[in-house]
Amino acid sequence: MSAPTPRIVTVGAAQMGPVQRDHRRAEVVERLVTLLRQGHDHGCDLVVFPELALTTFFPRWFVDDITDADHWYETEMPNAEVQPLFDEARRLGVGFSLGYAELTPPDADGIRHRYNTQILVERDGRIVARYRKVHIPGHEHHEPERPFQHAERFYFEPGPDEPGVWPAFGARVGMMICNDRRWPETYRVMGLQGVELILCGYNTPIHYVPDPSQDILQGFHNALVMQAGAYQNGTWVVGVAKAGVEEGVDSLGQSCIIAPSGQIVAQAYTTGDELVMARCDLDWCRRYTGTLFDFDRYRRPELYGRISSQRGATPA
Ligand code: CDT
Repeated sequence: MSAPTPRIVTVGAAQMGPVQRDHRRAEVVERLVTLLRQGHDHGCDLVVFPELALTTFFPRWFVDDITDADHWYETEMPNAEVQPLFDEARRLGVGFSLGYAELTPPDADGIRHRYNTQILVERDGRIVARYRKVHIPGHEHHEPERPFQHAERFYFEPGPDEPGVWPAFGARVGMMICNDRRWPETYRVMGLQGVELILCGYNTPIHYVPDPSQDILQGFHNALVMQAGAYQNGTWVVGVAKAGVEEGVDSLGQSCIIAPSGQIVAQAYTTGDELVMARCDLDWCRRYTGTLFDFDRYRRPELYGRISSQRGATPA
């Protein structure tokens, strides 16, 4: 009997260097198209771009009236400026995942929502999944004493849906965005949906204003959380940075692709536009989800009630 055909998805982590405030969407999309073409030349099925890939990381500035920031958000996707990326994806037969700021049309109550969003686009150029960041870090009010703001909680409301998993690229694909990667719950919710490949974009300033002792640990913490999440849920994880010095703020690179073993199998070595790639064998997930992390056999959900019923720590 012949061995079953391996299920391989070749994935490119398309790290971006900085996007400055005055960079136009069209210029940025050209950079994304260049990275997509590199992915195609290297046999990628899927190229993953960072969080808020189309603009500078604008939550580093505060505005009194949020509508003054509307120009940082996309009101439809695709739109005319991003369309060339969709067209090239379809032409090349290479899918992609893209993070951007989303401003929705008015809902039934007339409210427009602001989300930190990531989409998954199949090789035919169709959007097949949309995820809205759940763990929104930083602060909601102006903190003028900071060297730069991290006002994500002013600019975005938390996504209303659990981190989802979608069938795409012959795999079960999940998405998370930046700060989501630091929370084990994010991975587990996807692990419980049988995730095989998690895509994550990030913008991580090196300087952590509330506790600068963490600055030199940014790279360590980035790898720590994603390697642990991959291993403990038996899944591939692709972490992709917008890196380098953006508007004076230095941000972490070290984009990487992590196997279900927890091993980093590819990692960026610059802080600029750089594609790293890996052939992700989806059947490798079973080596972990079918053994040590056989959830059905070993988990004790009857003892984990606190995880979903309680928010803050209650000292015992
Ligand atoms: N973009 C994003 O979520 N960045 C956060 C920085 C946290 S500091 C407020 C991160 O977790 O990398």
